[in-house]
Amino acid sequence: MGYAMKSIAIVFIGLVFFSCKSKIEKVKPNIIFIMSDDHAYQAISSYGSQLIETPHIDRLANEGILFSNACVANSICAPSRATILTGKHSHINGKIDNRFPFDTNQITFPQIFQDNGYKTAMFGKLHFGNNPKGVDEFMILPGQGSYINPRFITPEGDTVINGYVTDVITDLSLDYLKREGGGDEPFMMMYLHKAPHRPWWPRPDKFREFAAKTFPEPETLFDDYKGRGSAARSAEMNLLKHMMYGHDSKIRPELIAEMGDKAQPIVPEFKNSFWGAYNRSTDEQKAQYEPVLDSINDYFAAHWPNMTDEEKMKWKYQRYMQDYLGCISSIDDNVGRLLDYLDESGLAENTIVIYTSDQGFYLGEHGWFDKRFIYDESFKTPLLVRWPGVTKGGSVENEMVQNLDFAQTMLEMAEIQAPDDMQGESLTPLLKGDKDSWTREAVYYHYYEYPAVHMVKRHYGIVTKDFKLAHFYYDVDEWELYDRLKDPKELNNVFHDPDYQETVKSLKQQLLELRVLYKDSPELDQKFISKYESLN
Ligand code: SGN
Ligand code: CA
Repeated sequence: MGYAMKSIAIVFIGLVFFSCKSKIEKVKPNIIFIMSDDHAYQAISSYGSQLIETPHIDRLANEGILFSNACVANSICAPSRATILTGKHSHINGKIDNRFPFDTNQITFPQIFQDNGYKTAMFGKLHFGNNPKGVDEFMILPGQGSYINPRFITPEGDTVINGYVTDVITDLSLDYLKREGGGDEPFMMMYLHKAPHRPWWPRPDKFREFAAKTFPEPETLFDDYKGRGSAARSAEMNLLKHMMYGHDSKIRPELIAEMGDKAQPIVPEFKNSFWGAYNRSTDEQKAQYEPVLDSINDYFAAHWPNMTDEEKMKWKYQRYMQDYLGCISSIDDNVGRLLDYLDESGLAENTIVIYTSDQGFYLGEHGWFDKRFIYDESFKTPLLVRWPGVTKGGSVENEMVQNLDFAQTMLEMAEIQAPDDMQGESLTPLLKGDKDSWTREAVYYHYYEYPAVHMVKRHYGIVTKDFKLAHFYYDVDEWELYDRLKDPKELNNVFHDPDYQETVKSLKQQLLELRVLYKDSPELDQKFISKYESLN
């Protein structure tokens, strides 16, 4: 063979090799991890919502799988995110509450994706106080971020983007997909909504639309907490007593002043920060909100002096749902925009889409808003997964799965070895419809942030499909047991009921074993208490 022929042959072999290699890489699926902040499963129609239709999120259920028993390991924002990123419980990754800083020496799953040839990106809310590792590009909100004209932290410095936060985070994510989605390497993108976090500010058009709606009340709106322990009675998340007329229900400062003591609760920090998000609006944006704000305030001004506590509770519930669900509606529209783009671009075929929330939320059940408790509304979280060609559309799975499992699941989907010290289990057998290899019977839960906003006491517990056993500690020593099948609303603590003593004994033993398995202990509880107290 002459020199020229030899060169051609080498180039040809090289090309064949290169295209095979890129084919191998191409086979790896792209992953889009969508997470909202405080999205209750009760506000997703595929979960049977009585409150709202979410047709776009529902597509993921129809074309994938819905987990009806997905839960978190610690029902609060930053700890949930730390568990998701590290695949470890709070007491191991160290991010036990919103106050402690995240230890950036922890290995997070995006770093592992990045090390294994994936392009990685993160857009939206992280809430760590430090920047993410393992992402090629990011634009994240500082702390909780703002609904209107949000500021973003980027590797190149801060920038403000005008618009409504849910739309803006979607624009950033779509822009990334357009730039990076078509290349040879697969991508893993985290698309993280700020909504529907308190204080709830919908986009002006949704504000108008939802303020005109009336929603069905939950059966337990007027819960008196009899039959529960002292933690439920002392928590500060009751709509009547703790939801604020200004900050939450959007009553103007002048009217609050007129109400005087009757506008309780008002905490000093909120007296000066009415409608923080709204104050970021331009005059043009304000003009869109004003007519609705006027009609809310006019109605309340005319009625409040004669309203009973029961009527105030009902009014606050409606105001809450109008704003919360208005925020959800924008999330659903934007998930729709993203799914449409995946279809149009052809990316849908090889892209896994996951939808979840950092925890559940109370939508008036037990008279509450917020989260934190091991009780179902805050313990459970939505989880929908569309894995093209693998997961059968319309599947529903009721096994106990947890946010602890997400990192290992995504790594296994991408055929990347997960580190041995991650504490979850890959959900891929369930996603493939292979239930036989799934053996988990119980999950472990531990909440720490107390004393703090909403005053939910420290507790840990075990949850099986049938029962929930929790130990509240620190300033109390109380146990609660709920029969999940007979008492799904968790109204009766049967811990002291003679009929349940065998169950108590066996669950206490299983809880002890779980504490050992996950390396939690009374010594660690004490260590975190000391650390927490030293911060105050
Ligand atoms: C803020 C909220 C609380 C909420 C925490 C934690 N108040 O303090 O209601 O429980 O965040 O939420 S508000 O000023 O935003 O109205 S978390 O999702 O970040 O854990
Ligand atoms: Ca949250």
